[in-house]
Parts: sequence; structure tokens; C-alpha cells
Amino acid sequence: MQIDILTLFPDMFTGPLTESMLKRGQESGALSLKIHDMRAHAEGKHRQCDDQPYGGGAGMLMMAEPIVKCIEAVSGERVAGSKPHCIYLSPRGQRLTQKKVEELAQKPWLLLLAGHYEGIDQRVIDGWIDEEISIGDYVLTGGELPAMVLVDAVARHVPGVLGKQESAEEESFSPALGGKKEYPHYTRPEDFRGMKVPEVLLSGNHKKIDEWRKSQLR
Ligand code: 4HQ
Repeated sequence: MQIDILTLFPDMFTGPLTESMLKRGQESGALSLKIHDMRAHAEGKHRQCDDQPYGGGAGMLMMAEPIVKCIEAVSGERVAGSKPHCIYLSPRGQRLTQKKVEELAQKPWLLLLAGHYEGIDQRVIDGWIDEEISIGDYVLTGGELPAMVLVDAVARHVPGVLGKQESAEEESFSPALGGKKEYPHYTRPEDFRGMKVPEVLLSGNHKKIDEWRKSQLR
């Protein structure tokens, strides 16, 4: 899967996308993540990307031109003869759920637009965006963190990103136990500062263990 991320703050992405699971996914070739600085597509000496809103009001908006030029430049690099599925991260969007994550993981190519300031010119959304997605009902300073959350959640469903062990583990608890629900986990030692591991987990009785875990789901 290819994911292109458009931002004015490319440095925010180093770290989250270059460590751990996402690092491995990229090294194995299962995942290709590309960060694009929209400022490179802005005009003039100052490469201005923001301007005041028509109708007045507080704050600045991202101008359409640098965003659309960047979308066009990225979409021109064909991936398996397709166009990217274009997502704008915004509190006005549809809430990101596990169902939506699994749906997006089926796409060969995503383009994520991370806006800053008060948002972007509506004409970009109307003309170039396939869907708006929100990671939750709170207001952030930009779409960069939401884009990283989406990439992290989607990437673990792309074949080859998780190791064999992790994907098998997920299978063993996700559908059977009804989606995102989890039970409490314990590892060694059996006694940690007087706090004991529940007896049933040490019993070796897998039927009893399954029943206990089901009783603890939330
Ligand atoms: N923002 N879920 C404002 C969010 C957000 C969210 C992103 C802040 C877009 C312009 N995005 N910018 N919540 O709060 O996705």
C-alpha cells in the first residue's frame, strides 16, 4: 500500500513513521509512506500558503493553489494504474472507527491531507477530496496527528506490516471476541509487589481461561 501525506510541517512525521512497526512495514516493502511539503508548491518569494477568510473571522486558512498543485503532483505518480483515495482530516469528518480502518486498508493508495490553521478553502474539499475523516470530537492545531493515527491504525491491517506472531494473535482475539474488546493481560512475575496473577491463568485449563477472559471483556 502507498500512503502519501501532504503537510506544511513535514518534520512532525519523523519519529512516529520511522520507528517500530511502520519502520518494519516500509523496510519489507509492504508499505510506502511519502511525506510532501505543500510549501514547495507555493508561489512567490515567501511561498505563502495561508490567507484571510472571505467574510472575516479569526485565524487564517490554507489557500487552494499549493494544496491542489501538490495533490496533482502526487497523483501523477501512478500506483498500479489507480488514483489515490483522498482524505482530508477534519473535525467535520466521519468518525474514524475500526470498521472504517479495515475498509481503508483495502485501498492500494491513500492520500492524506493534513491541514493547519483554521482549515482549508472549501473548494479543495469539493473538488479533490473523496472523504473527510475525524479522529474524535476535539479540536487540534493541525491534521498531522490525526494523519499519523490513521496511518498507524490502517498499516497494521496491511499484509506484511505486522509480524506473523502479532497477526496470529490479533486473529485469535478480534472476531471471536467481538471486535475491539480486550481482556486484562499478565506476564511474569506471578507476584509483583504482593499483586498476584489471577489463579485461573496459571491453571493450564484452556477452557476455564477462555471463559474467564470472555467474562473480563470490555
Ligand atoms: N483538526 N480529527 C483543524 C482536527 C481533527 C480532528 C484537523 C484541527 C484540521 C484544520 N482532524 N485542522 N479532531 O481537530 O481530524
